[in-house]
Amino acid sequence: MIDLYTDSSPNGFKATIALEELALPYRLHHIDIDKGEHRQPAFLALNPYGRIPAIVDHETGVTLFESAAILLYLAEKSGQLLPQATVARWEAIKWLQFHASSLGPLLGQRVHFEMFAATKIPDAIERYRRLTEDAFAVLDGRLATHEWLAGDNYSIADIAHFGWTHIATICGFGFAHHQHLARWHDQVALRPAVQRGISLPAPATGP
Ligand SMILES: N[C@@H](CCC(=O)N[C@@H](CS)C(=O)NCC(=O)O)C(=O)O
Repeated sequence: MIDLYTDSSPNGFKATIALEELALPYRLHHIDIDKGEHRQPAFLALNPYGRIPAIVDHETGVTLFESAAILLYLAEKSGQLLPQATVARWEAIKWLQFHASSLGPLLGQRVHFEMFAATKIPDAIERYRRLTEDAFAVLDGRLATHEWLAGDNYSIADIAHFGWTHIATICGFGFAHHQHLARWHDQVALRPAVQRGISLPAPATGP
């Protein structure tokens, strides 16, 4: 049995979507960020950095934080959502890493500076808008010639990106100039497991 500690957020949705896709048995623990539960000692024992999601797999004794590591772990445990063939497998890992080190953090900054920052800083707003639009263009190029990020098969690379593109659409960023990214986003959104995943522990609300 896996314990998942999470909240309704882009990084949290990656874990709930993957667990729903894989139909692995898990217990959901809502860590309410608004109430500061991610800063309490019980959660800091799982992730000293105080960020959701985190998992504990009692079957293997593995405790993990960082959503990309969790996705890789679940894919390896189940033998699904990560292609076996060498080229496709490394495509999936490459795009997963692109998400973890580029699109995810950049969208996090864009959401902050555009939607939440108490002081509006035009330079920061412009910088993160440009950097995320550049990343959208890269994804659009990939998806112009491939159905999924890893190639022919839906994988953890798609789940990772969708966690954040879902929030981007809620924030009104949209993909009007990126038709292939928009096609992919709609296709992922139609998956029943994705619909369940983005409603756990509750659907995200706009800023
Ligand atoms: N790189 C981490 C980022 C995790 C993260 O920033 N989670 C956010 C929610 S999406 C969080 O816990 N925020 C609480 C805070 O910043 O205090 C991952 O991919 O898991």
